[in-house]
Amino acid sequence: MSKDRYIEAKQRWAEKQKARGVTARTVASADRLPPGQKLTNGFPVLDLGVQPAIAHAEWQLTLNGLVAKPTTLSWAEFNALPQVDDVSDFHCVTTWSKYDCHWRGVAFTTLYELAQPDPAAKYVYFTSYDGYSTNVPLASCLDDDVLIATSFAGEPVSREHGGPARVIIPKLYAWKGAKFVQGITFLAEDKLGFWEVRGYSNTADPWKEERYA
Ligand SMILES: Nc1nc2c(c(=O)[nH]1)N[C@H]1C(S)=C(S)[C@@H](COP(=O)(O)O)O[C@H]1N2
Ligand SMILES: [Mo]
Repeated sequence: MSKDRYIEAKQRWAEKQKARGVTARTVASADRLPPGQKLTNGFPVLDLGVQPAIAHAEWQLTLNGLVAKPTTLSWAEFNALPQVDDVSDFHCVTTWSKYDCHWRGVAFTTLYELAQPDPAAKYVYFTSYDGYSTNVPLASCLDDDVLIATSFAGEPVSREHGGPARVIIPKLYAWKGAKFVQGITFLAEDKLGFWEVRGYSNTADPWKEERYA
């Protein structure tokens, strides 16, 4: 499928999801709901129209780029790393937010310590099994609420929500969190990801409504 078709498919999908499951309840709590967002109790699915099926036996996570220790983790190796729980709110740029998402997985900082990035590494580029990519400044990834989640609400992250493992970066719009994550590359220079090259904001702060560049 061409890139344009991917985008069209994703946009149609988003419209369909919005029409179906999103309760458009605007909440007074300006403290919690970022500007322009509506609370949903459902959990819409947004993707490129592809939900790759990755068997645990085939799953790998690669850490590379400007690192002292390039590392490829198997599913067993990944799950043997220390596990953390985090409850956070989820803000999608298509204006829905979901509160109290309970994620469990490996903290980004654990992977950072494993791979030992060079001090020159300032950016992170995430790649996924569906061809998706996204980029985030390294500093934003080192917050303790950033994780590579394998569990949601006590269950394995479902395929539609990006399993086996997906990235969660609560302080940024959700497109900065790669579902079906496959690779984490540490870079000296920023490199725009899938939506970032298509006009989405590079900084993606929901509190500043940084939706489109
Ligand atoms: N690999 C991959 N990751 C992705 C996406 C995608 O299409 N592919 N979509 C992003 C977008 S735009 C959002 S809002 C969230 C949606 O996550 P959800 O489908 O679990 O709600 O995943 C993000 N991560
Ligand atoms: Mo999104």
